[in-house]
Amino acid sequence: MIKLYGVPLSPFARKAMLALEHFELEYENEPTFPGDESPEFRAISPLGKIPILDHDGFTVADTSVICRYLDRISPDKSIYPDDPQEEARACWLEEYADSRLIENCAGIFRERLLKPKMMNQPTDEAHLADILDNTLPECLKYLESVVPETGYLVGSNLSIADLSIVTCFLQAQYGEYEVDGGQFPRVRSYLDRAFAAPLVVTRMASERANMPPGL
Ligand SMILES: N[C@@H](CCC(=O)N[C@@H](CS)C(=O)NCC(=O)O)C(=O)O
Repeated sequence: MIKLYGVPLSPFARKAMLALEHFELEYENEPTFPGDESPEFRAISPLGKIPILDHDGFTVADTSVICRYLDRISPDKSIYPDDPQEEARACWLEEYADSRLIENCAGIFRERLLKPKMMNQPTDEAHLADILDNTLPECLKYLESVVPETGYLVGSNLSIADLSIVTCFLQAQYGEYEVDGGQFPRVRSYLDRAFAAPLVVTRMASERANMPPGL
């Protein structure tokens, strides 16, 4: 049995869920918030982060490791390109998404949704403006230079790059953020394609159906 510890509104949990669903692996979600202090969770999450994968009692942390593991146990629909350079590009885009892009996309989510609607905290307007005016456009400028006009991000199949990048923009979408197609036409058209894919439509429908109260 496969169990994923995490909450669907966490972008990293979403990335792992998209991978599980891509591989058509049945799993249970064990709702667990970041920083959960229970000894059971801390024993399987040394950094206290979500998500954690449990496969028949074998546990592993970190979505890059989780996705690689899932790929190894379901080799038929690999999300790692065969070509070494394509694989390196896909893994680089994963790293870029997991570090720089998510900071920005999760920042929008936190400032526009999480803080005012769930945490009873005021939005840090200066931080939000810096993301919207400076740091996110910088990311988009870079992405515009690497996103192809058609198809997937790397090679001819869905890859870890797509799961990672799409995950970030879905997080920003919750904060009512849309990439401007006039400024960043390739990224916009890529996201339109990606958001229409059944894998993503189904994941988002499930997230929206299970939104915490107040959101
Ligand atoms: N590199 C990790 C990042 C996971 C991560 O940062 N998860 C967030 C929730 S989206 C978390 O648990 N944050 C709590 C913390 O950093 O202490 C991965 O890919 O799984």
